[in-house]
Amino acid sequence: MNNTYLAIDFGGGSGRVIAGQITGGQLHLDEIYRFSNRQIKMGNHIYWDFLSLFEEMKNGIRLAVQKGYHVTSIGIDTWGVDFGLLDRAGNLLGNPRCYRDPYTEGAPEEVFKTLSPSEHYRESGIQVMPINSLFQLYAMKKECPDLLECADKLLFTPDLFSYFLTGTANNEYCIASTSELILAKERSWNWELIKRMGFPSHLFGEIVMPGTSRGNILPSIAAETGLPADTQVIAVGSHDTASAVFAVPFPEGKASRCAFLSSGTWSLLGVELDEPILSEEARQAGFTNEGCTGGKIKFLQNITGLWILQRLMQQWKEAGADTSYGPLLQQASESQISGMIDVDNPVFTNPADMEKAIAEYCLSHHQEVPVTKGDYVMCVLKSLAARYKKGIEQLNSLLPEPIQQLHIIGGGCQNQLLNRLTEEALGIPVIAGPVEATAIGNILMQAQACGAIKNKNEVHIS
Ligand code: LFR
Repeated sequence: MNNTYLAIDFGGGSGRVIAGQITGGQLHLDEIYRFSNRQIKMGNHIYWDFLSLFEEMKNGIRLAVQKGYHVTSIGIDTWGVDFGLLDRAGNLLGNPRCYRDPYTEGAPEEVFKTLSPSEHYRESGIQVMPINSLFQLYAMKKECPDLLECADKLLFTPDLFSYFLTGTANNEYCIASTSELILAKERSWNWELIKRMGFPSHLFGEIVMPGTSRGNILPSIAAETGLPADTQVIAVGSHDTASAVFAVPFPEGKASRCAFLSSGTWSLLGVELDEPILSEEARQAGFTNEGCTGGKIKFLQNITGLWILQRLMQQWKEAGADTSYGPLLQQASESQISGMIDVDNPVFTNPADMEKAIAEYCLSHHQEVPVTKGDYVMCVLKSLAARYKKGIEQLNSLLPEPIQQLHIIGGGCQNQLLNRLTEEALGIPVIAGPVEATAIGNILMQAQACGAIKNKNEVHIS
């Protein structure tokens, strides 16, 4: 089975190895392996288990080889902002921290004591979130300056996996943009800010664009996995959202009038643009300008997405209730609940009891309090749809032309009730799919880089 592209997609809860092939203009996907990803709390910190993730990735690759796939290339995408540090000999310094580590609490407030938020936004175009690498590095420098002093290179999570596969250490543009340390217009490191923060400048390496080869796999990886020695690792849109947006079937020439909603734990709502929007209005409305494939910009809002529903379901499951999606959504569609919540309110970030957090919010905001499970689900879905409406209105006020249609991609687009509520709230057509947008975008970029396709639009995705 020739010309296979392997997408390795790491999410906050699981990682996957997916094989992709393009035959007769049609893309075929095969999910080879899925493994869990956990956040590990140790001492006062929360880490990713990088070593086990690396091992699981190799297990998945090995299974693909055993299944008979002849792998041409590999592309890796992950969540944003997190990174690992290498020492001068190329060894990993400690386990990479997880962005939910509380060490960045209060860091933005401290940094913005001496930095103007508006000026900073005009340069970086990134929505300030404590989880961003800028604040992680600030907190790390404060807590253990020695670590930064002895580090030679900073590699974002997909860069780090690629490094241990190839020995090439560089920083892919899309993932680097989530650091808040990139100049949005120039697509290069913000050296002035890096210096001002006191971060060693040698940590930040060459920025490579999606589609760049990171070289062949190391002989030791070929021996361990059975991969051909000339298997390349391609830098794809290595921020998962960038790969997902690459898979959106925007009608040709109309991308700026079509919004996307990458729907999963987070809801990422925005448009793909050629250049960033760095105005004060964009900053105030909470928009971020992250890097996209082709050096483009994804101008979007990070909205608390299906996280609230995922937590509710987990809680009900732990209490022994039946949490099959179908019946729950059926009950929700029959609910007449009028109560709504502000999904982005910090009370929903990580409450011990999500049901209680929703009930308390409704009570204190004079909203009808949900009673049944169906009411709770409907309350969350209606609130998400209302939040998307607000986001589209804010986009319309910043763009030259109003949004004409919304593409919902990712796992969340399977929620037909939410799609319907969103369409009703927005009053524009909603197009659902692809579900596997991230893996598809990852594979299409590899196929393009390897010269198998000229343009992603040639490929039919069923
Ligand atoms: C989605 C995502 C978002 C980012 C969040 C944390 O998986 O990549 O784009 O804001 O994870 O990094």
